[in-house]
Amino acid sequence: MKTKTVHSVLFGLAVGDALGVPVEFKNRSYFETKPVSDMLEYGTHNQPAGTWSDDSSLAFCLAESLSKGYDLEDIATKFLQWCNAEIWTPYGRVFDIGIATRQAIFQISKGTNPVLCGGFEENDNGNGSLMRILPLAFYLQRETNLNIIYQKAKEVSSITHAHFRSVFACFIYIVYALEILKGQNKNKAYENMQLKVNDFISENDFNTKEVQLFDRILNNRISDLSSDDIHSTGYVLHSLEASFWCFLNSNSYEETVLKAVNLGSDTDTTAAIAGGLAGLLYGFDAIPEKWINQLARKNDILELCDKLESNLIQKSTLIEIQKTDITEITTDVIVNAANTSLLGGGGVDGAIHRKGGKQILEECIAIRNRQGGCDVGQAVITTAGNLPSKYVIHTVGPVWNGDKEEKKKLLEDCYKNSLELALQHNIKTIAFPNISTGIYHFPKDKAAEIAIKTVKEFHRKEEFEKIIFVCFDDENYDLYKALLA
Ligand code: AR6
Repeated sequence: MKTKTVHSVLFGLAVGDALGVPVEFKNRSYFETKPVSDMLEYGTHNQPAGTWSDDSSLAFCLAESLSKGYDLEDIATKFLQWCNAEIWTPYGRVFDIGIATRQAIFQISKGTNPVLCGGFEENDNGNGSLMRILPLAFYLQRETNLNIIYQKAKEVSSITHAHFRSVFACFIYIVYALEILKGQNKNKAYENMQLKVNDFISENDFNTKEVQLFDRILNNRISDLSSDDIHSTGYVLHSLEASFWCFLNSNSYEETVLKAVNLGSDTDTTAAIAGGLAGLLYGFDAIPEKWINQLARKNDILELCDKLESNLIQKSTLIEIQKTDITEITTDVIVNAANTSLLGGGGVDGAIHRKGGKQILEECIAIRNRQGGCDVGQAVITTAGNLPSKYVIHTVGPVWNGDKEEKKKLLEDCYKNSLELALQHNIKTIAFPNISTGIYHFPKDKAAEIAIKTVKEFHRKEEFEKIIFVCFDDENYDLYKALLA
């Protein structure tokens, strides 16, 4: 991977945005006599030159959140903070916000689950999630499973835009960006994106009418159309088409973003969406320096890029929290909080055996026959039956009966031995439940500290790509969130 890729994308997006801000809403004919060729000032929103809009603000919020790992609630909270002008405004004030985004942020402020905040209706398909989704590509850069890429694009889009059309536009855009991130040229990346997305469509039961709306992108070369056939309004499909059209028909960063602005209408967003891709392809040094220097809060953006780059790209292991049912997780292995009999039980153990099916129990019985169960602090491995992961590691946590060092050491052993066993099976991604904190009554705060410390200090941690702490209840989720902040 090229260095400064995060800088290329975030600055590529923000510079495109800022070029479009002064002329937003002007129709195309305006640009025939007055084409934009440089950063302007004032105009539509009466802002100084270099002012970026909600597109960049929300993309920065997403980037900042992802720099600590993937946490939907945290992303949503950052959107709310932006709307309250607490973070990521260019000059301390929100001067532009989409209707759907405003409504969704109101839901966030009421504590609604983030994936239920965005509008689901057909007329909720403005470009408000597409314009800010690109930083997600960094989080997904090692991901090859399209189901996971789709799922993540869906979740992050749904915070403000939950209709299929918005979600699918984000998905296509991310798949394309991931191809460019791999080093493909823009045309090959486009072909690969088409193949992958069309395969994905054939494997899923999507609404055919909805999918057909993407025909010009997925089954034709959008770049072959004339500019008269390209619309550049705030409708998500138009924005996706227009930004791909500009990107594919240009040969430099500058050409891409100016083409996008001069299409008119939603100038800042078309240029932000196209500009992110152009930054990614042509690199940070290809973005004109004078434009970078004009950007509001340039140094803060640089700092954000450094943070995301060092946390997401240079570090080999991502440690993250997810608030979900561990049986839904698609890591290579999920860990089970089992008992010494290995024959199943309640809590997470019960859920895993129920959903995984009898194959897991049969393998546990075979292990029992061989070695007579599993001691506290030790771990054994089986395949995962009907679960989406490949393996299950069964470890036995200690039962809490007073503050004893021995119990803490045994809980530590559960995490260490599970990680060791995972490495013996060449496992790269692993998800842990909050072992011992249910039926075994280990105090949740103490257990969380031990879990995080043990994983962070594990001597071969870098050999994992991702380690997830799955928190089922709010108390554990809040504890982990605070400890990992
Ligand atoms: N996904 C993720 N976490 C879960 C799930 C789930 N589906 N269900 C519960 N949790 P527990 P322990 C959380 O009781 O304390 C069994 O009977 C739950 O909220 O499952 O180690 C075994 O057979 C809690 O935070 O495990 C043993 O006899 C955490 O998982 C005994 O329970 C652990 O709760 C083990 O007790």
